[in-house]
Formats: sequence, structure tokens, C-alpha cells
Amino acid sequence: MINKHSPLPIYYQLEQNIKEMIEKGELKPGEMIPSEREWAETYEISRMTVRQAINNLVNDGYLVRKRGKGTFVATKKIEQPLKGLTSFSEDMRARGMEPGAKVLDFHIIPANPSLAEQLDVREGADIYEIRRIRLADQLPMALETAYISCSLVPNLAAENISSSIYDFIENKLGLTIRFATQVLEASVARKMEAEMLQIKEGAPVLLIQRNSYLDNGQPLEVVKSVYRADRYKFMIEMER
Ligand code: 16G
Repeated sequence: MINKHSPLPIYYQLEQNIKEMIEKGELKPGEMIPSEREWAETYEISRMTVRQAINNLVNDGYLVRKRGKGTFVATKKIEQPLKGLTSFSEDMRARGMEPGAKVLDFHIIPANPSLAEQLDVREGADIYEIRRIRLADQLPMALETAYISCSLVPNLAAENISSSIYDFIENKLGLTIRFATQVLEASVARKMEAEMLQIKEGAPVLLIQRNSYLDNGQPLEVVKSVYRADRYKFMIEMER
């Protein structure tokens, strides 16, 4: 399966082979993979080369290393379609997972020029800053920082944000969330983000900014999220 005369580097070929074994189910989530030595012997390649392939697969979230135990096939990433305008709670429930929110920070700040413009409030107006860790079956998936105008959602209380904010806004306040824009960017976890998400500093993450609007066109929220790239991938359907 490894062609030493190929222009493709050997570590890359091994990486592709292991990925294929995972995709075909020959290696299953939670299963321990063979040791570096075993791969090296099977393919008659150096352990350094094996290590490079495995490191890449760990960084990409296909494998996880458990100290003192070995390297295991990771649980499948969550594939989130970027189609309907859904909340985190709805997304997780749709997959049979229990959504959760751990509130890290919740207070009122004056809107800076950028947030004021995006939320269509005057500069310095009161806005909520809400920082939450989003959990799926108790596991941290994303770190979310939301900005919402206080005049639009007066009296937002801590208990309203420890579960679904969309549920509160739509079912308690009777507002209709209509559309959103979303921007995705690649990045790496900063120290604080890594601690909150239980990943290594420098691990890959996806930055997502959602600006959502009510049916009358009024901006509802600006949300900046950091998603674990080892747990999440996004799917877009396209037509032409
Ligand atoms: C999602 C949204 C976020 C929204 C939240 C509400 C993304 C990138 N972000 O996490 O903008 O505030 O859902 O979720 O999808 P909740 O109703 O469960 O609190």
C-alpha cells in the first residue's frame, strides 16, 4: 500500500491509508491503533515517518493520544449543515445529544463602535456580553461570546442563558429570528480558549461569527464562537 517511488511523501501515503481504514470502518472509533513500531515493521518504513503521519492525524482530529495508553481512533466529528438558521441546542438535540451551556461571564458593557454599528445601537449603549461554553453530552464543543442589545431584550437573567437563548427569545419574548450571516475562519486555540475547550494550546479551531436578525430586519445578536476543529466540520449544500 506504500509506494516508495511515488512523488508523494511516505508519511503522507501512510496518513491516507490510515484515514481510509477509519473511513471504511476497518479501524473503529475508540479502537486502539497499532504502535509506531508495528506500523514501521508492516510497511518497512522508519518510525520517524510513522510518527509524522500519526501526529498529523492527531492534529486533524482523526486520532487521539492517551498518555501511557496508546493512540486511539477518535469519535466521529459532528457534521453540521450550514443551511437552516438553528440554535446550538436544536442542533445537538437533532443528533440525540444533550445540549448544555456553562455561563462563564454575563454582564452589561457599553457598545464599542463596531458592535454599535452591527447591533444598530448608539455607541456606548448598554449591551449584554455573554460568554458560554457550549456542551454536547457534557463535552465542550465551543466557546461562544454573544452581544445582544439590552433595549431589545430587557431583563435578560442568568437563568435564561444557562439553557437555550433562542428558546427564550422566541418562546418567552415572542420575537421572530429570521435570518443570519455567518463567517468561518481557521485559527488555533489561545491559552484561555484551550483551557475552556479542554484541548492543547495551538490546537486547530474554527472561528465563526454569526450576525442574526429579527423579521423586521433589526439586528438581534453578534456571536463570536470558537469551535473545536477536532469535533466539528461544516457541510454546505450548493446548487447551480
Ligand atoms: C448557535 C449560534 C449562536 C446562537 C446560539 C443559540 C453558531 C455559530 N452560533 O451556537 O449565534 O446564539 O446558537 O443557541 O451557530 P441556544 O439557543 O442553544 O442558546
